[in-house]
Amino acid sequence: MHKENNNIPSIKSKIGIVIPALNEEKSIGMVIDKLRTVMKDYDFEIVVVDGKSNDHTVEIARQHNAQVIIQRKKGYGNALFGGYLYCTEELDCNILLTIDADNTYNAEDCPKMIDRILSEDSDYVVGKRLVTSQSMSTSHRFGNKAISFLIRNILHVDINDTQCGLFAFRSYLIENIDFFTTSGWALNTELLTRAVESGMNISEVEVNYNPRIGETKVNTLHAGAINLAIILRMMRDSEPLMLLGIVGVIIMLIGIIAGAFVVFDYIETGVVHRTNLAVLSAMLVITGVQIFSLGLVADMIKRRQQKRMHIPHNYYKK
Ligand SMILES: Nc1nc2c(ncn2[C@@H]2O[C@H](COP(=O)(O)OP(=O)(O)O)[C@@H](O)[C@H]2O)c(=O)[nH]1
Ligand SMILES: [Mg+2]
Repeated sequence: MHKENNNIPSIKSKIGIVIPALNEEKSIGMVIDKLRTVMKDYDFEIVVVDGKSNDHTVEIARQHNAQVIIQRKKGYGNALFGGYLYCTEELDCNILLTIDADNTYNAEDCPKMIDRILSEDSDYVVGKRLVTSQSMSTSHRFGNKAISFLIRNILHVDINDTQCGLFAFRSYLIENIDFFTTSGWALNTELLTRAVESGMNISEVEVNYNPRIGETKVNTLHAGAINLAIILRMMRDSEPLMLLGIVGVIIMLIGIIAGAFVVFDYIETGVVHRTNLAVLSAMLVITGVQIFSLGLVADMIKRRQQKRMHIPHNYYKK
């Protein structure tokens, strides 16, 4: 049961709404205005992070009274991180919400995400997009599902749509992070990973997803490849025994099968005919055992780190 819109504690909560925008002049004004209307009962700042647009995105955002910062480097992830730093360091925000500038998300869905955090139900809230065939292509939908499936199972987190661009979290998550390893599309994945690692309560709320206004900036294949690389790294970091264990056992089995030929031959004839195969078999078994052992050690290190990472950040003044 999630509490919504009640039990809001008196703790000061200032919300930084971060909107990454790259050439979104057709929609940015509308997105800002809608947010201002639905968020009128909250203390919030709207920060548009511009990726050096060559249309009128910046002027329109300023006309609609949003704060505008220009990102130094390239990429969606870089834009978000810049926006989060600005909101926490300059504007004193302690809750951060991210939403696209292209009007795909409904501003009306934002308060229910924020209320989840204010009511102390969650520290990190991700949207679960109600997608239609008009709002997302079949290939994009399939890719999203596959990536979310992998991430859900590796992180053991009950989130169905890990790539949703509408999400909110308590800002201490990024205050403890000096840098991100991703600057592009996989930042959502990395943020979620860090949220899990730092013991945040994570939940999802259903959100609407409309066809976007203007051109998409995402290259599905590129974004998918970056996400897969991140997922492999996550497996190495969070499930080393599974990744290295499986690889080690497979190599060991191949070595044992190769060795069996040599042994049976020896039993039958009393002579080792295939010395090459015998050497190869021994090498494969040794390599397999080593990789498996590496997995065991990595698993031990991971468990020790997890114990140390219990940061006492979950405080509320009630
Ligand atoms: N500042 C900045 N914003 C970006 C960049 N790339 C994409 N965006 C914005 O990030 C949001 C998500 O991009 P979008 O093209 O809608 O991707 P999609 O929602 O996955 O189709 C939009 O508001 C874009 O304008 C970038 O490099 N810098
Ligand atoms: Mg979009």
